[in-house]
Amino acid sequence: MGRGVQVGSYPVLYSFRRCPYAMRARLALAVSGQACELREVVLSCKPEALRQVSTKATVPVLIDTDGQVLHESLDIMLWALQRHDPLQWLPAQGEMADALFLIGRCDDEFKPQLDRYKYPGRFNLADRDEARDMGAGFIGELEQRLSRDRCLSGTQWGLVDAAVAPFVRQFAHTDSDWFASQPWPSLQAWLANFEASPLFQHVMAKHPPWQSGQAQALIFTEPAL
Ligand SMILES: N[C@@H](CCC(=O)N[C@@H](CS)C(=O)NCC(=O)O)C(=O)O
Repeated sequence: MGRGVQVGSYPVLYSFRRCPYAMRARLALAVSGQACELREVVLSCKPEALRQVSTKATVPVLIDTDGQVLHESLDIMLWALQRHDPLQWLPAQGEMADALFLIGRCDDEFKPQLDRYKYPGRFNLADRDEARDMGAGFIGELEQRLSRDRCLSGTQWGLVDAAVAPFVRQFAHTDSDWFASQPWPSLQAWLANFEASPLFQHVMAKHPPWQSGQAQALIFTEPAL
């Protein structure tokens, strides 16, 4: 158990509704049926309790009932799905390395371009087109995969889809008209299905910011995609 980590009856999830990393964690937790105390965080005013368990204090952070602290969204997804994976989101053993490789490319290559596209001013960029076009390279690859298989995880929605979709969604919403005009029919349909799904609606429910000592919302499983 981590020093000074308070544990309760349910794992605690520090989350921020619009954060794509937190979204992917909530998707896996919800589909695994894992009840958690959800603590909605305001990033500009992080709770002291979060800083105490995590020096980097990014979201999501999960604290298990035994005091184990997970600071990375992908670790939280794997933790939840390894406990219970009713829809078989986890890749088959021989496919795990490929799945993690694509998720890694999303995080390490695509996400930096997404940030530059969304916030060119923060990066002193004269315009956002170069970042958008670099991000579009990754999206084009996803389109090719999705034109062969219904989902990034194969025939069924799974770990890779849930890990990547929140980031593709942000990219799409940065300039919806431009995105809709691109030749990505399979990816556009895949994203629309995701956004319309009961599971996505469930994990996007609004919760007021958590304050120390306050009762927390519980998140539970929802119908499948
Ligand atoms: N590698 C981390 C990244 C998490 C992350 O960067 N989250 C953002 C919000 S989307 C954050 O907490 N940023 C810290 C801050 O804004 O202070 C993960 O996968 O969980």
